[in-house]
Amino acid sequence: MRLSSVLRTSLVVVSATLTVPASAELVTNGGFETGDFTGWTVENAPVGSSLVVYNDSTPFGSHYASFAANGGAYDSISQLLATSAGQEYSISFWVNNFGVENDSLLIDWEGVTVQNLTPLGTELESWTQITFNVTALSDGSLFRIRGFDAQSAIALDAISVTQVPAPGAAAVLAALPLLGNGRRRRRAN
Ligand SMILES: [Ca+2]
Repeated sequence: MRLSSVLRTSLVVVSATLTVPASAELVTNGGFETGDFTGWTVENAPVGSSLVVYNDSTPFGSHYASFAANGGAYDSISQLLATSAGQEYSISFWVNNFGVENDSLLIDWEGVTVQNLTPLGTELESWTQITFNVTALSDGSLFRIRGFDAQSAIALDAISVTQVPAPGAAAVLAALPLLGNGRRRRRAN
């Protein structure tokens, strides 16, 4: 009874503290709300390129990126992110695949394809979140998205890369035993 109450109190303290450090967004213009590819390096497919930012309402704003190259070659957008070697990062984005067949979406991290969606699973026709973690091997990581869709288009929005855990959270977790001891000692008095 007493232990559980101590535990509960500690958890409340921890959860309150964990919400404080905001996870800094490393991606510039990940929602394409500038109406263009500002912040991204664009490389067009040598044949059949079709890569645009559409001004259209999504759950995340009023613009999204559309990958629709139809020659079997990839259009690509990339950014060099301010990462630290050895740190883990969470990649998250939302995708809406219009039509299935002859489509491909690759996520490259530091020159390695870490997510290969070829073909892009099911015919989504609705916004679906894809999220996974990667580790930076260098200070500064090249984050690249490549896609084509000969049938229709792959829409992408709300692209995010954040550190895991958020800066500051590791320090809080390390201080956990101290918090617990302090609470117990006070209650004993
Ligand atoms: Ca958007």
